[in-house]
Amino acid sequence: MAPKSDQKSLSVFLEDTLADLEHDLAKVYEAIAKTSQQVSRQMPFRVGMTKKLNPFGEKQAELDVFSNDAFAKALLDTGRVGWVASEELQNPLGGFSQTADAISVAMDPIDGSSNITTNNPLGSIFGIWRGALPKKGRDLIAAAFVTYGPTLTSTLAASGKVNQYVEVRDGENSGRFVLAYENMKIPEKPEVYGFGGTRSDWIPAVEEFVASLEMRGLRLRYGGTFIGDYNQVLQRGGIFSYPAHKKTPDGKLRICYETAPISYLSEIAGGNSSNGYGSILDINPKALTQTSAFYVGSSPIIGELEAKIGSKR
Ligand code: FDP
Repeated sequence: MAPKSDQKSLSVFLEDTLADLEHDLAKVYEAIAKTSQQVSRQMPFRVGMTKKLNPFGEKQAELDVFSNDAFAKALLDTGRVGWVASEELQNPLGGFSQTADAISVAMDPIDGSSNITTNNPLGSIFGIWRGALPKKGRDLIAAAFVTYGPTLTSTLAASGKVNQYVEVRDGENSGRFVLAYENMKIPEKPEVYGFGGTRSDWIPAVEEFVASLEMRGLRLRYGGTFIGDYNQVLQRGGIFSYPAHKKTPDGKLRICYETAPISYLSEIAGGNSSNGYGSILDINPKALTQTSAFYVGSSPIIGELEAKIGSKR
């Protein structure tokens, strides 16, 4: 579906649903959307690496640091955010007030950093809770993700709906988000799959499951940026995974920064998520850095995956 420039804009959506969304949540979304435009415009100028490491021991790209600082500042400047936790920060930043009902945001400001130099799609991920983190995904009050590809999109899970907006440029530096997909639902019939890591290191249940997907004619779609790959599953149906490996049963992706927000959004879109045994949303993370095996997509296929892993236990 091609978005029309006269479609309802993101700011109109936020105004219309303000009563449901609550004023402070609308401000947080607005800050994310506006900052994603700034990050997107800066991409050609921030392609190098820094000498710094993030809390996971990964070298930070200039874009990781720039986008982390830009999103953190914009979120704190709303005056509505009590904490900003980020994959790129050792400790969360403190905002205006840190009460149990203050908004807390956990973010991956640039998802897929290893794809910066190759100009593959990139993303940003945001989980929004109330109170100090870490917290269960089940406690999320909202989630959002951004894709930086041929177009800039902003996808929100709010008021029981998942809506995707695309930026329409009005001029060199200005642009606005208009509705591209309303009330998105992950198709039940699976079409695509993408599994990260190294096939020979996957646990046997995963390898067998993927072989069965191939036999059924699903098409492999894997670009190496979680959000870019996930967005294909959201639109076409299927499964994305960074699975359990024999030596790393807890996979790679981080619950608070990456998988819980996308699992929350997926469940609103009628899909499901799992660590192989149950929903990602029911994991109670002990630390912001905790990872888990991750499977997300169309509900029936996640059910089949859990049955396969359970039968191999
Ligand atoms: P990256 O390390 O480039 O930031 O979460 C991190 C992530 O990318 C995901 O976006 C991606 O799906 C995964 O890691 C890719 O990991 P592998 O290179 O191990 O497949």
